Amino acid sequence: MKNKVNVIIIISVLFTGSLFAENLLVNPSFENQTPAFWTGYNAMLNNELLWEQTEVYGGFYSFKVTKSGATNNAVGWISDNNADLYWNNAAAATYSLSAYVKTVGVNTSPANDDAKIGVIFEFKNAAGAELTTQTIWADQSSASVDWAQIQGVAILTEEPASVVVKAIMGKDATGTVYFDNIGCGSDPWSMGLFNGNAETIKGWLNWYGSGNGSYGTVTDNEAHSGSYASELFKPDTTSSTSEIVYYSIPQPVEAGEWYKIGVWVKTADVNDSSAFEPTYILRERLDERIALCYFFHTGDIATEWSVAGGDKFVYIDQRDPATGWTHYVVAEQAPDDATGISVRARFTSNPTGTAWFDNFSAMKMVVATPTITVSVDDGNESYHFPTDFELSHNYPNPFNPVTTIEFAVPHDEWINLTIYNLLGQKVNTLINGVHSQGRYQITWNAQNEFGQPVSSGVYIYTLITKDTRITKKMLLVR
Ligand SMILES: [Ca+2]
Ligand SMILES: [Ca+2]
Repeated sequence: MKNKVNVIIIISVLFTGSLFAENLLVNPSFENQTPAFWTGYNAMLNNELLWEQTEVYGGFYSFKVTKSGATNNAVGWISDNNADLYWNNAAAATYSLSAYVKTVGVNTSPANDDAKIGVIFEFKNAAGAELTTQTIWADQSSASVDWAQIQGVAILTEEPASVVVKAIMGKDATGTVYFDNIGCGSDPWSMGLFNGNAETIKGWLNWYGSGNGSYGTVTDNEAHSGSYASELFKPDTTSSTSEIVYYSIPQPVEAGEWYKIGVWVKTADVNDSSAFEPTYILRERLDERIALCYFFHTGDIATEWSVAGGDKFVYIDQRDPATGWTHYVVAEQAPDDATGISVRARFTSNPTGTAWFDNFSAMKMVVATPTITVSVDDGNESYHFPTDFELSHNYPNPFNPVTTIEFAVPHDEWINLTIYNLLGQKVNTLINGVHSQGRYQITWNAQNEFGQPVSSGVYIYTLITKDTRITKKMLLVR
């Protein structure tokens, strides 16, 4: 049992309510192919609005709007309110407004605003009253204009409570337009526009230094489930030391509860070493390694970005340059001040090659059986889940009258642990139910299922699952 080193934690995790615990993460398998922080604005037809991958100013995606004729309303994309989102705290200041726009076959010489294409920046106060609205218009002097930046300024004398951006075609505008790198930032900095570059998928954020061709994005090149996965890539050079991080938006957790965090990872052509084994939860930043990383957040997870306890890394298997889809799962107790959790696919500074991350999970673990205790025997708050069913020898043995049995469950499954006498008669059933992946400890007090003491002798105990049966003996000496 290779992983049973100094981090044996004996826990009970029975699901209550439903058979499977709820995954807290939004879009954990990247199959919802809509952009983060933006939604459709008055889109009437399927082909009016697309999250585009073929025409981009930068990165892999842009916001596309296409119309063959007049519509009832302006059509386009609208941002979430960015004023206080996460680390933003929009101040009274002068804001630089900008966007890159490319047009293909649009109407020219618009007679009025309804025939125009542009980006509208709306600033409102807490009462919903307009502070200022500024629009930057696309160049419609020709039907088709290649990528060009349009710019404007908004002067705020009052702190805005709402900053919303619309990238639209007026109701009478026609043709196709692409928007990318939409920006709205103040000097000094107090806010930025989330996903103005269209690069992140619903539920996620990303960051990468693209200088040497590195990237983190979502592709359909590989997937553990569905068609899409988060793909992180860095060329085979360490000349750039920038990180690649694809990270989830935080979701609420309950302080003091245990959470199970997991992801499936596949690698190709990555830097490898026989020393690069998969790890437990580490706080050290290892610059050559690829990791599942996560944070517990504190404070208001919608309007703050406060992370408790620093980075938590679970380094993946880099003993070979390519490793097939592998599940990495760990668990940790949320700190007393925890309010949220977020997860990350992460290249630290220097790993190279490609890694795909799919099916992230963050699930609450529910302790539901009082006969099984939760304990941490060495103060270490992390451990690895088992990969096989295991049934330990009881201890002490011989015993009188209490003995302890440990067992391990590699994945969420129904299990039964029953004690028999040497005649094969059932004496007591200790466990019968669905258990989550984990290590467990249960004690037997040498009583049958009616609470009566049993006599000295040899007893058999058997762990049964759908496909497994493990049997061991123990000796009661009264
Ligand atoms: Ca997927
Ligand atoms: Ca882009």
